[in-house]
Amino acid sequence: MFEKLRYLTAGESHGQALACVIDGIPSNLYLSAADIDKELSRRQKGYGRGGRMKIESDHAQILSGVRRGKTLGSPITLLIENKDWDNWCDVMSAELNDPKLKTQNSKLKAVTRPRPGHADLAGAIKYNTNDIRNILERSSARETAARVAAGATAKKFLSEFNIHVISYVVEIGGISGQQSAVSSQQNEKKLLSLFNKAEASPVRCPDKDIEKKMISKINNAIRKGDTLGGVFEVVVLGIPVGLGSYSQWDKKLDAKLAYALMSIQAIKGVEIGLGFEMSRRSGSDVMDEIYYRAQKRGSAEARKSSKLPNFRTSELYGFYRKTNNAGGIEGGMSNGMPIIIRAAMKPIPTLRTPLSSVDIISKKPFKAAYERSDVCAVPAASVIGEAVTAFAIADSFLSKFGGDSMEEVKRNYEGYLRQVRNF
Ligand code: EPS
Repeated sequence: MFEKLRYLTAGESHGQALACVIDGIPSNLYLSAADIDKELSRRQKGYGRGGRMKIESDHAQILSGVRRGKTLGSPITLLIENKDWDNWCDVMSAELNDPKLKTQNSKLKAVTRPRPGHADLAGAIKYNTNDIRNILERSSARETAARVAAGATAKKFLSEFNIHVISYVVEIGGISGQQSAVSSQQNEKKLLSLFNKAEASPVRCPDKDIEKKMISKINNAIRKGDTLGGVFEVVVLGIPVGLGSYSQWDKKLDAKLAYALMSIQAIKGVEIGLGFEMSRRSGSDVMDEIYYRAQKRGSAEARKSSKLPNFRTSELYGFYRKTNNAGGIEGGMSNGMPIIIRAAMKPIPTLRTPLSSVDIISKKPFKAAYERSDVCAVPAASVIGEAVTAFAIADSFLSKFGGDSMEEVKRNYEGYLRQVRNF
């Protein structure tokens, strides 16, 4: 499914650090720890986060693959230390019975109460352990810091081609109303403005009135000891026509994006463009009709005179659409319009309201309730959505224009754009 670019993450939530190895980024891309830290800090924000975010201030150390500010074309290793490790180094030690440890192995207190909605019970049975800590440490969404770090490298790569991945929150706990990028009046300028407003919002919602209602809903959940989910929208601007393919199931761009988004902790649904709504309407109502304009507005001259980057690459070749219900993907390929993806996050399963569960040792029922937890992490999930989307797009881009160095990829891309312009 991912052909040219891959990454693996490692690390436990309260372990020493998170790590990420990224393979396939070409040589000669400028990349700094600051590029990655900027994204890490965006992920840490958001109204409704719990106490842990006050402890962490994520920073990526680049351990390999970059020299003097430029990638080498070799695997990039990133390390993000967990500040909370100081409070957990005893419990999470890798040593069996180090005399320096405060709690000897035999005295460690096991977690035996599975939280409904978490990986706890299925994980304990599958990995054959009586201590659910062995499961919850890795299934925790702390891992998404490493994914955002991987996504930051993909974003840096894409920015060299004027491709940008943005996102905002459209729904929290049933409070909706934020306009989607699918609505026909949303051009690139408006989308960028939505994004800039979202960046300044504690819930990443561009609309101030809806933001207020979302915050009050979160406050209500905090009071009640409950949690909330929501929906965020990711938009890719500046995408060329022809990424992905209809020719094989695992090359379809929409399939790749859905895979990437669904792999984020707590995501339960993904839509492209109008998504499920399309199934409720008739064909004549949803297809994005095709028009042609001889004047090539995407020409170098037009680009120079415009203050905005040339996002609407579909105009490079004269063909254009007035609507984008398809969300920029037809037949598993990008069609040059912005790509629009929405993902639904379930409410966080760790909550203060007691829920029925059963102890895995005594097999006795108990009421699960926890002290420290996020109440709403949808704004953070939105940033994580950008990261995994950027990675999937970068992989498709490299599959089509692949090369070992940035210079080679750029030559290949420019050659293709010439072909498209002359179509
Ligand atoms: C998480 C539980 C909380 C969250 C954590 C995800 O951590 P803790 O158990 O330490 O309070 O804060 O998210 C992060 C640490 C993060 O960086 O996003 C969970 O169980 O998934």
